Amino acid sequence: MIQSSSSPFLQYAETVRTEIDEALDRYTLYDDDCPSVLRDAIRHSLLAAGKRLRPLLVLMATEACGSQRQRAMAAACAVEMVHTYSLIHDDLPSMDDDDLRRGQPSCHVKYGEAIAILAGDALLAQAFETIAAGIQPPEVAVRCCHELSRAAGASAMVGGQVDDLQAALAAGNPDDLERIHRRKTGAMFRVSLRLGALVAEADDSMLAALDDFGRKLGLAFQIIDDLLDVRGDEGSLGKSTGKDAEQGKMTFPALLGEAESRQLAEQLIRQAQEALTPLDSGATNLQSLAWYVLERNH
Ligand code: GRG
Repeated sequence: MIQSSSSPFLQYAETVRTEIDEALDRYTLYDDDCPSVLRDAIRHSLLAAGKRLRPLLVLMATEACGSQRQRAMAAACAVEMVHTYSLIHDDLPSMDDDDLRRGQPSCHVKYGEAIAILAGDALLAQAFETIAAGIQPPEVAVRCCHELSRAAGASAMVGGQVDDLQAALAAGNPDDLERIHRRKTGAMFRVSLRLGALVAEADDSMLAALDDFGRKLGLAFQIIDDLLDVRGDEGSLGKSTGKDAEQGKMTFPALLGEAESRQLAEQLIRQAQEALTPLDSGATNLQSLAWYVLERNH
């Protein structure tokens, strides 16, 4: 049975989200050598109303492994920086060409393409600076940088994006689509959980349980994302809908139909929740977050 989220969980998630937003604000004040237009463009995209799912996963994983979430805040913010860079670049006219993001004009619409590309570049670089300077001990910081760079790189997020850009609906099948999303979306979910566990210096069994949870959650998240593009409300989502069908993209609803896609997402969330069994009651908040991913409307 799928465990649902509860209002104490939502209050807790709101508290943690506020902590994340405050830290992101502090990380992007910059000195006078940062041009003000670059600072404004970065802050426009990074501090906008994102759900902060990935940093929440980092911090909840740290707590699930018995450590204090503040120890992992730099890693949580780094993951959000990489994620926001990917959104800024994904919205560019040469990629998904989206004018709306997080309920406001996309970065290139407000600041122009050149500044948007550079804002993304700066965020990607800053993610690794943030971990290197903010995670202790240094061996754990190195491992976090290593894992995050792999998850964001050519064989994961960027590689998945390339295959997604080239994917043709007519030629595709669910295995191809899963392979794309395992890299494009899933790798960042997985690494978020892994960084949380690494900061807590968790043992291998905890790391493996969180990794398995991340794989299943990431795929379920993408299926729900595809369903929201078909049925979701632009106002709640803060981004355009109907774009996948318009662009003839290979998606789960296009390949499997909406009902089967929903069933698959539910099955994955159930399996994700089961994967947390070794963590026992320490993982209650992650269980609730999984339910939220299934039920979300934005
Ligand atoms: C451009 C290098 C590069 C990579 C892009 C992640 C990605 C790859 C593109 C994002 C575009 C997109 C709509 C992907 C599908 C799922 C996804 C990652 C949605 C956005 O994540 P949310 O819903 O966004 O967590 P918020 O704004 O809440 O953080």
